[in-house]
Amino acid sequence: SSKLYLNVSGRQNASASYVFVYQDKNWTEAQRYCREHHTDLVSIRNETENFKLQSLFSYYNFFWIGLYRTRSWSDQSNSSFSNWRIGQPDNAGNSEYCTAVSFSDSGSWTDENCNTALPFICYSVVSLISSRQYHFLSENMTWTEAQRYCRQNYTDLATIENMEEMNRLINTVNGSYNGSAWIGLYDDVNSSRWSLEDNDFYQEGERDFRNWYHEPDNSGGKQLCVYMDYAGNWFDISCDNTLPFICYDGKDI
Ligand SMILES: [Ca+2]
Ligand SMILES: [Ca+2]
Repeated sequence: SSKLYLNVSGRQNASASYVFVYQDKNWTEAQRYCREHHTDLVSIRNETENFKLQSLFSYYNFFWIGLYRTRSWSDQSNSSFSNWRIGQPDNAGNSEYCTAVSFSDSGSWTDENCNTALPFICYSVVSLISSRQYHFLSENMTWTEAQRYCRQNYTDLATIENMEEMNRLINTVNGSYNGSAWIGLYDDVNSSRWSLEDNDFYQEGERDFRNWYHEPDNSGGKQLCVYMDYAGNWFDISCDNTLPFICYDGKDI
């Protein structure tokens, strides 16, 4: 079996991928396959999604999508968008209850007999936030030592992207520790950046969040590392201080 994965921009906190499956299956088998291996048969809910699919898969002709009985979507999508070919749906022979798309014909839709064997498109949705884990380490280390420890045992020192994650992080720390901990932010006042640089971990704007408290001031030119206090406020201090720290684990993504 061969598959083609293509990433598309997803909803906030989620990433969706379309998966074109080059195996001829009837509609019900295709649905079962998508639900087993991905999320579901693909839905096309608006002009934008139709255009996106067309630009990704325009070189394939004729495949199943998740629409059946002309108005119900396999994944329960609530959409009235349609792109029927002229004269379709016609339920020819009273036996056409499933929908195929032909991108060689302007992406237009036709109703077909569900027992016809065709390739198909699934989609996968992965929630990024829920699969991210923070780990609080109560050992005291310098920022650089903490970074090395996190990179060896997890993914990296913690990146914090929004208040939701911030609160989750504070809840992780509360109960086990009531003080300060290194996070992955470092460098000078105007050039602060995250230890975790891998672009795959970030969506637009996610590395820009900051929660300074009357900081940063890089006092004395020696405060290039950042810790978070028990209330979630951030401060820059010298990297040579030793503090507990928070690692980030993205392995589940
Ligand atoms: Ca038809
Ligand atoms: Ca400072």
